[in-house]
Amino acid sequence: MVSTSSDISSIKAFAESNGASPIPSNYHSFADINDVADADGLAASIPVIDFSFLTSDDPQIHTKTVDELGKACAEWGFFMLINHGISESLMEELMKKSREFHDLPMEEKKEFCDNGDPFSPIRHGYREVAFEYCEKITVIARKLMQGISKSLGLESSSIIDSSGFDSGLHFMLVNLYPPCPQPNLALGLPSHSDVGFLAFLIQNEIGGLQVKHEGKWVNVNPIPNCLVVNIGDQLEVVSNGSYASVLHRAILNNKDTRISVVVLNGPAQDKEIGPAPKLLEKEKSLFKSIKYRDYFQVQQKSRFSEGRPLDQIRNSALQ
Ligand SMILES: O=C(O)CCC(=O)C(=O)O
Repeated sequence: MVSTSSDISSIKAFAESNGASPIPSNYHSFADINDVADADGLAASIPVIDFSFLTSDDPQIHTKTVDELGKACAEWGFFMLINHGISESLMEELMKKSREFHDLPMEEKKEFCDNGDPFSPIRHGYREVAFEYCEKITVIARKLMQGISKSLGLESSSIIDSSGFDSGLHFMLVNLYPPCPQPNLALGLPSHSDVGFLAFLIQNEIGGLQVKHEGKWVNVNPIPNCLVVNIGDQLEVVSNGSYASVLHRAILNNKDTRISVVVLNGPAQDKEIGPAPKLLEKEKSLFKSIKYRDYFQVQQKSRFSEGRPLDQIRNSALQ
């Protein structure tokens, strides 16, 4: 029997009880899922940044790494971060708790459902491990933001100070992708860019993330225990387009359940975010300034639609 979308209250439950049944047609993606670049060639050239070099006391090593960071942001909007100092055991514990959460009975999970308001956080019992992990990510994000500021020719604390980063909005998303009997027909997550400055992703050992690079989808095969980092929309705005937020998506497979945990960090909600004034001494402003809270709402409404949410605050070419 072919299920219809109205029979499905949970993709996970559907996958568990329907095994190899065809997926309902409204889950079919309009995107060309097989449109992937020469997988190994480009995937192998995804930039790798060594966090211990960025924080090195040796000015030469630090400066070289700042340059590499700037290049990764400009050319890919995306990189893998190694030697970041977060222990393997903490990352494993986070994955374990994430799996446990998704395995709760639906009725119990509903207790943690949000009410449609993205500013109303969902609370769940793995608060401690999530909190510890997010705290560590924030420290790393801060250092990266300092390096990124420098790579743009700004003071290292410039973006952090002007955006209220230290009281900024941080999110954690926990995605579960059950096996899909027809992975060539549906996407786990359609193409989108992220809000905020930087997004940090870890996953269980199952691949599925793809990034768009020079018009092609590239498979990401993360180095074990690295943090996969991508640039979000507010960094594109602050850098006046020099560091573009990268489109990415998640594909499915028909064998294994994939889990990914994403931490997004960004400006304080009430801060107006626009291109850094120093950059506008030499460049035309590509974006209008907008309060982060307001941009966040724009992005939530149009995250997966045609066009990019950023287009809504882009200054027209004629201005
Ligand atoms: O699971 C992934 O690989 C992508 C997750 C993602 O992009 C998101 O949660 O916004």
